Amino acid sequence: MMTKFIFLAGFSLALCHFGWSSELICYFTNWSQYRPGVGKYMPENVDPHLCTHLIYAFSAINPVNELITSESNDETLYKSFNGLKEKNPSLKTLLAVGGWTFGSEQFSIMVSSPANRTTFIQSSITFLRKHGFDGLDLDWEYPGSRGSPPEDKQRFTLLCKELLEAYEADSAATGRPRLMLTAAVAAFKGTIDEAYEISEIAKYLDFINVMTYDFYGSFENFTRHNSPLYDGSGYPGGNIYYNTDFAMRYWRDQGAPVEKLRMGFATYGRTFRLSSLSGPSGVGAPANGSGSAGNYTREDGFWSYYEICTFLQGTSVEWIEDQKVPYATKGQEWVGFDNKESFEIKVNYLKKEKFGGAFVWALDLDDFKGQFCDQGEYPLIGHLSTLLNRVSPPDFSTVSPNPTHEPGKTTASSAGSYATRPHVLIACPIKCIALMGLSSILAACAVTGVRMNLMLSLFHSY
Ligand SMILES: *[C@@H]1O[C@H](CO)[C@@H](O)[C@H](O)[C@H]1NC(C)=O
Ligand SMILES: *[C@@H]1O[C@H](CO)[C@@H](O)[C@H](O)[C@H]1NC(C)=O
Ligand SMILES: *[C@@H]1O[C@H](CO)[C@@H](O)[C@H](O)[C@H]1NC(C)=O
Ligand SMILES: *[C@@H]1O[C@H](CO)[C@@H](O)[C@H](O)[C@H]1NC(C)=O
Ligand SMILES: CC(=O)N[C@H]1CO[C@H](CO)[C@@H](O)[C@@H]1O
Repeated sequence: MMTKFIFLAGFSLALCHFGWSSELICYFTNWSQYRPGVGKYMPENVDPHLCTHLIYAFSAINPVNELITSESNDETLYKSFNGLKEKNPSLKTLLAVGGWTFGSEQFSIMVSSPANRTTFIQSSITFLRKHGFDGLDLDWEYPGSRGSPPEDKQRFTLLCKELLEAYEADSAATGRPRLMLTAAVAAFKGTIDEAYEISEIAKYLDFINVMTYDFYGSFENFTRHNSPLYDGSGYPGGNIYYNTDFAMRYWRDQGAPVEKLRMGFATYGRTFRLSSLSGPSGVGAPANGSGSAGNYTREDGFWSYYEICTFLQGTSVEWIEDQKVPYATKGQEWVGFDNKESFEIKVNYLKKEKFGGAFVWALDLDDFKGQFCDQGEYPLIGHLSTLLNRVSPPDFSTVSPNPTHEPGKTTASSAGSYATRPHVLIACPIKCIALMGLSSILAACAVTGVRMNLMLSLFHSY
């Protein structure tokens, strides 16, 4: 009986693990340190248990093709950023290179010859090792566009291939874990077609962050949501390709394995100015320009989630039913954003489609200190972490007969290590399995969204 029970317990946990989207990758931005007052965001503000991977944005490439810092104090920030791993040893950190502002030019020069690529690749190994990063995130926006010639599509593939080979060689030579290689990629169909040999690059990348946001912005003549889950092409100004669902399926159908795809979540909204105070105010309403700049982010057409919380005082949250995302309007200002509800629907979608995890842009745009939204610290990213089932699994070393599984609160700390130790059960002494009790297994499975009926029917067949 005991053996059968252990088998069942193991099998149940394996089932739990099957639907488990544990990875949550969070971006840190080098410019959030310059925001005024409580908007200022430093590596010290990062909760080291919130995410499985942190990515520092951005580093740059110098005129002689080497990976370099982009801010004078980056090296100091790298130190505290990578120091977060002392508080959570299973946390991984990556350095992103490029970004929208950096553009395409220096990438094009760098990939243009084998020698130039080698210079970059070798410099990246030295640089990442020196500063204690676990990998590189390629944020070229984009191969084959914004001044980059069409042949950069193939050259980007070569870059990925040669980077991986060099990282493997470095690992073999030094005995250290291989550096990770990832990329943040376009979600617009046209740009994707110009930029990537999808099934090729997918072989070389550890994971692929599909930037499923910024589909629309205040340059449009109609209000639009920047990160809708589903098509809204029926509204004025819509495009059938500009939604998360299309982009994720397109990447998958062109040959990227689902487990490598990470879906993008935004902790910000994009604003518009309605053309008239008394006219339509829903999605697709005539608009002309952006709302006022945020007091902290100070960027046109863009508000952090915490700035949106302030805006929401005195108005109500509206819902775009077919696109599954909220918006709000006050006076002539209009903002489309994400909240806990839209994150929940998006995570359910991500799990149903079996995508391997989520990433979030960006840490500093959530209400990280809990000072604006009255929802605690990191309300959106914390909720995302919980939704992704990064719920504390039973702690096998100190297991008690009545383990508590409190989803929201303690989520991150042990979940982080669980993510990198999926086979923890094997190491578990028999008596601790017994202690866990079937009820806690069922509870753990219930929150991971595993089909209970399947498990119960298995149980009955015993
Ligand atoms: C390689 O890099 C150098 C230095 O940036 C640049 O001058 C050159 O145009 C690049 N491309 C080739 C094919 O050498
Ligand atoms: C918005 O309208 C103006 C004037 O009609 C037009 O020139 C512009 O291209 C439109 N913008 C978009 C994004 O459609
Ligand atoms: C949009 O706003 C600009 C500047 O405020 C103004 O010049 C222009 O006429 C407006 N266009 C429309 C279509 O309302
Ligand atoms: C910006 O600050 C002003 C003055 O404190 C305030 O009235 C306004 O609501 C703030 N705007 C936003 C978007 O937070
Ligand atoms: C303040 C700021 O934006 N710093 C840098 C962050 O990284 C980008 C991309 O490399 C640089 O262009 C910025 O100067």
